[in-house]
Amino acid sequence: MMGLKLILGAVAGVSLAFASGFATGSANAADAPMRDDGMQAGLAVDYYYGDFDHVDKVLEYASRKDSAQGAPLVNLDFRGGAGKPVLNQKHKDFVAALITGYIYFSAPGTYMFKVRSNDGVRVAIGGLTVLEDAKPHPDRTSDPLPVKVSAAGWLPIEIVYFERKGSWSIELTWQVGSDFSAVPASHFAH
Ligand SMILES: [Ca+2]
Repeated sequence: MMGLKLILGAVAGVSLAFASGFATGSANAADAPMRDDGMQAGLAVDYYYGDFDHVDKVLEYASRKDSAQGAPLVNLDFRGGAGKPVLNQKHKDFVAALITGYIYFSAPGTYMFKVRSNDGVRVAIGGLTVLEDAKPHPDRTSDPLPVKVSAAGWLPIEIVYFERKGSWSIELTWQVGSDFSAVPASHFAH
């Protein structure tokens, strides 16, 4: 993809919350947001093929190479294990993906996310980096990541991801009640 869709800089309306006492966040999986005109379901995905060892190298590569566009991903709830094609394309190893679109927040508040990944990943919401685990690693899940949202609505989400070898995973979960569960497909658009 020569025209990168990644958004640079912060977008008003989101901040990362580092203080304790998250009183207001409440993800609600039962919400059924309406997508704005022109939005389609799922997240857009552009694939690149190579032996990447850092998310920055994926972006550098993507800035000068064409992508293979995949079908939209309904959400991010993947534990591929070993020997299985990565996401919704045919290769099992040495795959990178730029995943872009929007995520819906039904109300202002501080939302708690976790990201599980293998290998490298960077997640930005509203133009702010929420998590970076940039280099190859086994399956692991981030600490809870507070994201403070100032207004209800759709915010941009951008994920840089790569799978090098062996097993792979990528999950984006948020806290609903006391549990973390995959952000539902109804809350993504592109
Ligand atoms: Ca791997």
